[in-house]
Amino acid sequence: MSRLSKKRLETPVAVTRSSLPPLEEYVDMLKPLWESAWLTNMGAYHEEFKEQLKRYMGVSNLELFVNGHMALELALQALELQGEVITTPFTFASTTHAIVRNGLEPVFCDIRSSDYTLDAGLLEKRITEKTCAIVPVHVYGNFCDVDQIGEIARRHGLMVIYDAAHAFGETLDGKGAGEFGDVSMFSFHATKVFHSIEGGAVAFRNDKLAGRLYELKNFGITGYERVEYVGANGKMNEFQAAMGLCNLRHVDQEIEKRQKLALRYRERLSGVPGIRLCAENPRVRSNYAYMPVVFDGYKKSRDQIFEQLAQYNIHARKYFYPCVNHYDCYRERFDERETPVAAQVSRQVLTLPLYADLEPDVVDLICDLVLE
Ligand code: T4K
Repeated sequence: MSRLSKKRLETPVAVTRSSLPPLEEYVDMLKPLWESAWLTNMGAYHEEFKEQLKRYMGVSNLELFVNGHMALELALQALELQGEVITTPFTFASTTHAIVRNGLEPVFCDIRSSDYTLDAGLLEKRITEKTCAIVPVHVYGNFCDVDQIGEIARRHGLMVIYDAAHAFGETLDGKGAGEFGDVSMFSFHATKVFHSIEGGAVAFRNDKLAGRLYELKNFGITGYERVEYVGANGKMNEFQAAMGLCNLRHVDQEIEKRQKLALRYRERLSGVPGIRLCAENPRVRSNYAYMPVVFDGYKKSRDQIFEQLAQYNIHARKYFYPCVNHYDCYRERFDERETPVAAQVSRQVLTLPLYADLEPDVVDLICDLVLE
């Protein structure tokens, strides 16, 4: 039971709140930028951030981007894919948009009800002679079945590009999230466990991709007087890299704080009939990115709980509702009924507030309201 009385909170509580380093730390980082006046286009902080991230993530190849979406979109372009790409509809708009904006055809595969990642058992049914790649999502930071997906991809000669937007800092059997598949994309958006205001990165296996990714994020320019590719502007600037460098110093404590709060939620909400929490994977070191709760046959519906929390000034989010294959822009092309588990979970799931500085009493209040 929360020590807070059950009345509307004065200050709104959102699903997340950006973590920030002490202001002086960031201001100190800005001084050299004023001296050099070098603000973007792969400056000193950009390079330092890249090197520190490689060490933290345990990967040997990494490229930085202005945001996670451009990272994914340009990574798909760099791989020169053509045809169909199997992916999940239970994700943020970015995953599918990146596929479609590359002229590729998304083919939706349903998800597992245990952790909402792509159901690898259904994957082969979706493979055709046009399939070139699989884009699974480590949704909420839940690891996909990387073993089975990797095995199927190898057998069919397909590329695997993980949308690891939610999985920064996570490991599976001690291996960093960036070490699986051919490519993994990470988001460093302000709403993420670790951020550089906006930002993103691509970790990749094939060394040869490095040059192409670098060129594509810089308009496809390959020399002073040469433009070989139709690239974009996907460059991370120095202010973003400086924020990333500051936040990297604190990210482990951030994750620890989140862990305590997530455990508090789990203690209160697990085992309650009609409430389903994500299955925990003992092989995974989690980053506690999100706190998704599925209301399946509970006395109150997801939407009722969403409204009830809002009355108390607590703003949970329906990540990810609707499913991508039910978006207005895709509805004519796809049928949500082809992915029934995703369709159902998206109508039942609510992501509850979770961020490092969230007060434990607010977690208790949220649980009281859900359970009353
Ligand atoms: N793949 C997946 C699976 C993703 O989830 C995402 C992004 C991507 C790819 C693409 O990565 P990026 O290109 O974004 O790097 C948010 C984020 O904008 C988005 O990054 C994220 N996924 C998605 C799940 O959530 P919104 O529209 O729900 O955010 P918004 O503005 O409503 O913010 C949510 C709450 O966060 C606010 O109520 C308060 C807090 N907040 C927000 C901002 C912007 C802060 O505390 N500080 C802030 O600066 O999309």
